[in-house]
Amino acid sequence: MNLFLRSAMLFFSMGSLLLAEAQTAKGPWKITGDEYLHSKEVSVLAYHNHYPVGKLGGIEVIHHDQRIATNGMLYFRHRQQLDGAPVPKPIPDVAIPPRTVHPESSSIRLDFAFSNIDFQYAIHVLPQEDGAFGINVHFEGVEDLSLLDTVTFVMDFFPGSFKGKSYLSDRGDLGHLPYDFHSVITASNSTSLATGSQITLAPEDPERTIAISARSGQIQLLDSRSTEHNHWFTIAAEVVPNGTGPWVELVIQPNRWEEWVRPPVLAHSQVGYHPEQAKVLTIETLADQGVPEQKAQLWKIGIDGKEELVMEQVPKSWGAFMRYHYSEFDFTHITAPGLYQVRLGDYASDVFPIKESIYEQGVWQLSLNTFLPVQMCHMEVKDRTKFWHGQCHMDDAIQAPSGTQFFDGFRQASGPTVYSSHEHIPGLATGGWHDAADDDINAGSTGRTTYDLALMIEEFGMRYDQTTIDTVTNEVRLQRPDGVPDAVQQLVHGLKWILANYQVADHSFVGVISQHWETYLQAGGWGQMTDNQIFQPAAESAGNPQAINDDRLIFTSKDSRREYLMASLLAASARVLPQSHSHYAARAKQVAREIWQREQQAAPVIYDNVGTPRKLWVQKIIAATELYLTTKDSKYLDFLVASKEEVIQNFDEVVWALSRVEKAIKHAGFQKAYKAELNKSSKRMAARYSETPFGVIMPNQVWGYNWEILWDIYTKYYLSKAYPELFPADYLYNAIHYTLGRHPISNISHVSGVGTHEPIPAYGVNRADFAYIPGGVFSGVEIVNPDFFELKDNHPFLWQQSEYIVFGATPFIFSILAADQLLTTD
Ligand SMILES: [Ca+2]
Ligand SMILES: [Ca+2]
Ligand SMILES: [Ca+2]
Repeated sequence: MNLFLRSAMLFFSMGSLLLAEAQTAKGPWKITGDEYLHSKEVSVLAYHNHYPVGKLGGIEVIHHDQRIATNGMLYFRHRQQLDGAPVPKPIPDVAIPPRTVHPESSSIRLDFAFSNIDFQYAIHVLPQEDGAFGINVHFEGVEDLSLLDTVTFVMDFFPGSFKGKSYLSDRGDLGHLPYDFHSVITASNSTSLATGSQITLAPEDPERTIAISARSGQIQLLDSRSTEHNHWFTIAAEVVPNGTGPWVELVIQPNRWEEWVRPPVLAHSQVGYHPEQAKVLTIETLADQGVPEQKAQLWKIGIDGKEELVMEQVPKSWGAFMRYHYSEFDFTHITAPGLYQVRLGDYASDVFPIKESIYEQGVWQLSLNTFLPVQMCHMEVKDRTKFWHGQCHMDDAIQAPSGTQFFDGFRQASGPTVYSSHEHIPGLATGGWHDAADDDINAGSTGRTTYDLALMIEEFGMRYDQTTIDTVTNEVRLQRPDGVPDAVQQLVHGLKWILANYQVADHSFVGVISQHWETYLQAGGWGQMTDNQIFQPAAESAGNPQAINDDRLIFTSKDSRREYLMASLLAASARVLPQSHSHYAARAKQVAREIWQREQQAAPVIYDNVGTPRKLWVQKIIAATELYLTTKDSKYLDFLVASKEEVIQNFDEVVWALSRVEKAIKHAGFQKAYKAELNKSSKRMAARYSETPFGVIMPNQVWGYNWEILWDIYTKYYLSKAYPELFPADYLYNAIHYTLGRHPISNISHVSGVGTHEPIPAYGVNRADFAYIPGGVFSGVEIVNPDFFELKDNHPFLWQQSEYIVFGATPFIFSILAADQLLTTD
C-alpha cells in the first residue's frame, strides 16, 4: 500500500464537517502502555507533564498531531488553606496525582489528596459515544461548595491553533477568536467571549473543530491573555454539587476521521551539505500509521527547469523512537555540486545545495553580526534603519542584601556582602550581554560567551568585520565595518564586565538582575527598563521626583567553581587578543594567575547559583590546561599529573581541554592512563551518539535539546581534531544538521534567519511583536511526555521551545567554523 497517496486533503475537500463525519469512521480509543487515552487521531494525556507555568501539564489534548489543549485541571482555593495566598492557587501546580488505568473501560482515574487540607477529589478521563471523550470530576466527603473558593475546572486552548477561527455557543454567542486580546477587563477578570452548555471552536476547520459540552452547569470561553501575552484561550466549567455523581461532567468531541494521515517529515539540513559530509535525510512518520515503503528519490535541479533523477532507494528503517518511526535516505555518495531535492511519493523536501563553500557565508554570520550585538548591555544598538535599543542599565548596580533568594535562581549567601545592602557598587555599568530575553547579566552566560569567542578566535582567526562598536560613545552600528574584527570587539565586551568584578572584589559575581519581577519579564526595549540614573536614597528623602529605585541588584556571592571557570576564559582570552587590545590581554592574564594562586591556597567556597558550574574538579582541570597554554609554566602540568585520578574520574568532561596539552605531559604513568581512558571514552561516545535517529544526545527534559547539543561542541571539535580515528567529525556535523533542520516533527532551522523557511517568532526581547532576532539560536524541539515532540511555530511564548540565550549563539558560530575548518583542511 502506498501510505502517502492517501492524503488527508481528500477529506478537507469535502468542505463540510457533517459530510466528513457521516462518511468516515473514527479510530477506536485505547489506553497505551504509557497510560494515556489514544486513537489514531487524538491523544488525551493525563498528568504526564508537570510544568503548568510553561503550558505543559494536567489533561492535555493532541488533535491531529497538534497539542491544542493543556492544563486541564481543577482550580480552587480551600478555606482551610493557611498559606495566605492572595489569589486562588492552582493546587495541581504542586500535586502529581497517582494514576490508575482501567483497561476494560479504557478509562483513567487521577486521585488528588493533600497533606495540609482535608479534601480529596478524582478526575476521570473516559471514552464517550461517537468518538468523544469525557472528563468527570468526583468530590469525596464534600457536601457542598462552602469550603471551596473560586472553584472551576479549566482547560487552556492554544491560540496558535484557534485565533482567527470562529466559535459559537448553544446560547447564541458567536464570533472569531481574536488575534490580539480585546476583551473588557473588569476589576477581577476579563469578560467571557461565550457562555453556554456547549461551545464549539473552529467549526470551519475539520482538522481543528472541537466541541465542549457540560452535562450540568455552564461553561465559559475566556481570552486569558489579559495579564500576560503568553496565556491561552480558556474553557472554564462550572462545578455543580451532585452527591456521589460527577460535579463536573464534560464531553469533548474533537472532529476526527480514522483515515487521517499526517504527512511525513523530510528532515535535512536547510543550508545543505559539503560534498565530503555524510548526507542522511531522516523521514519521520507516526509509528501507528506505518512506514514508508516506496522509493525516495534524489533529484538534481538544473537551469532552465531541467531536473535529473540522480538516485532512488527505499529508505532504510532506523526504527521506532517516541511515538514516531524513523527511516533514513542516505545519499552520502552524491558529491557533485548542485541544487537537490528529495521526493517521497507526493511529498518533497526543500531544495538544498551541495557545495564546498557551504559554511562560508550566510550560516554563522548573523549570530555574530546581529544577535550578539543586540544582546549587548550598556550600549545603544542601531541596525541601518532599525533602532534595536538605547543605551541601557547605566545605573548598575546595587548590592543584593545578605541571604536574598531571588527569582531566576539568583542567590546571595547569608553573611558579609561586598558592599552594604542596597548600596550602589561603582564600576559595573560596563560590558556584558543580556543573558536571554530577560533583564539580567549572568556571569555564567557572559563568561561562557566570552570563552567561546576566545577559543574561536584562537582556532579560526575571525577577521570578519561588519559591526562598528564605539567604546567612547557606547554606540553600536550593525552592517557598518570599522576595521576591527567583530569577534575581538565582542570578546572585549565580555571581558569588560568580568574584569570589572575583579576591580571591586577578589572574586567574580553571580550577576545583575532586575529588582522587579514585572521589569524582568517586560518585552520591548532594554534602553527603557531603568532610568539609567544611579539611585540615591538621599535624593528620595529630599523629594527628588527624578530618582527612581529601579537599579538592578548585583549578587556578589563567591563560588570557587566559577572562579576556575573565570581563570580558564581569562587565560584563553589573554592568548588571542591582538596588540591593539594588549591592555585587556595583560589584565586578563594577571587575574587568571591570581585566581589560581588564591584558590590553590584556600579551601574551596561552594555556593550554588544560576550559571555557576557544578563540578569543582572539572573546572580546576580545565583551568590548569588553559593557564599552561597561556603561560607555559610547567606547574600547571605538574598539577594535572598529580591529579591523574581526578582526570580519569571526570574524563569525558575534561578530555577536550587535555587534548591540547597532552603531548607536553612527559609522565609515563599519566600517558598510559590517559591513552587507556581515551579508548574507553571513544566507545562511550559512539554508544551515546547512536541512541537517537539524529546522531545526537536527547535527554528527557522540559527544555528543548538544541543548546545542550551545541554545548558539547568543544568535545566534538577538539577530539575530532586531535584523534580523528577515535572521534569522527560526524558527531559535530550531526549537531549542525540537527540545529539547521534535521530534527523531529518539522524541518525548521533553530537559527533565526538561517534556512529556507520564514523564521518563526521566538522568545527574544521582541517576542511580543511576534518577531525574531536574526542569528539567535533557540532551544528548539522539546519533548511532551511521554512520547510527543513539539515546536510551536506561531507562538513565541513557550520559552522552553523558542527562547534565545546568548551562549546558545556562540557555540553555533563555533560549530560552523569548526566544520568548515575540518572539511577544508582535510
Ligand atoms: Ca536569565
Ligand atoms: Ca568591527
Ligand atoms: Ca535608576
